[in-house]
Amino acid sequence: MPTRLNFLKTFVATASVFALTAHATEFRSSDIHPDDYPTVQAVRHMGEELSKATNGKHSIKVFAKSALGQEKDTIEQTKLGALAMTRVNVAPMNNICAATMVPTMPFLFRSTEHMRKVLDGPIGEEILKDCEPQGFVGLAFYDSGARSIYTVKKPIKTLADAKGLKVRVQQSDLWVSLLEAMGANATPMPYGEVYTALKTGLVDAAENNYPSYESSRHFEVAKYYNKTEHSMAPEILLFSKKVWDTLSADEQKQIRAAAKESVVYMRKLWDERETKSLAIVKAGGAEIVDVDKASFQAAMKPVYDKFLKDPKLQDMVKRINAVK
Ligand code: GTR
Repeated sequence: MPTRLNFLKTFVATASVFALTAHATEFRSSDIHPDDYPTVQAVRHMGEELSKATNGKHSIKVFAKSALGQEKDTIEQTKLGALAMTRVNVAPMNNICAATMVPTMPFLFRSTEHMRKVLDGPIGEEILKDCEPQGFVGLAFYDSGARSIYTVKKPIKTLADAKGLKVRVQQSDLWVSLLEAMGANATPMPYGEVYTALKTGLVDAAENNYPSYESSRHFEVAKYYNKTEHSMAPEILLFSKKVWDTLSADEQKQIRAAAKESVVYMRKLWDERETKSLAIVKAGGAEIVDVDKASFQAAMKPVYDKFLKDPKLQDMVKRINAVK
């Protein structure tokens, strides 16, 4: 029999749920990668952490597979505050916040360990901070491995083989110069168009890490994966400054903490995915080609000269080189 007291209890419980959810926010975040990709999984994980830390007040809904647009579009939406978050590569941010050019630089990081150490430390924080005046709160970097050039018709073994090759690059002036310095013709285009461009011969090649080469199925059309490993440009997780400024200091702290926590989670997934993707592409007929990396590296001076004119950025490169 429902008593008056029971009724009252139920009423109070229901009311408190409403009170809790009255100002609950589900932040929308975007990614171009499919559901099972480490970046997507990492932001979902961040959402779970945030939800726990805020007793369900805040959560994150990740829209994967370019559901909300390609990276340049989602960056724009995030700036406007129409989207709370976006996970993109640093490349499409190169023209927007200059410091993101530094970790994009060719042959900068000596190893994954070196890259992680730099990005986890004060230099990483400086780069993230540089995006704030442009309307983005940089929350974290995620791994993106090393990028290499994959070709449709013939393998590349030395710099001379890259001459005249039409290569798709990300939408960044630095990336155009980087491929031009190799003697190639760079064609900037969004990620979502690359498969067709390779298939129709609009480009002869593209470049990416193993997980993207695999998940995009680019390996089906461009079967030579030439290990140039020319850049370790990381991923970056951006929060809209417009939305950020509506949150309390405590909430901002909780979001930052959840983002940092997701980096650890992501790295584990990333390491596993690199191994798995390599096995998939090999089984699918891809040929992994050893390259004379030194010939590529020697050609990169014009890129440094052109994009790192600012002494602050030059100094950052020096400090990165000094990180042991
Ligand atoms: C991937 C990266 C994406 C995007 C893509 C591309 O490795 O995760 O954010 O930058 O490459 O080449 O456009």
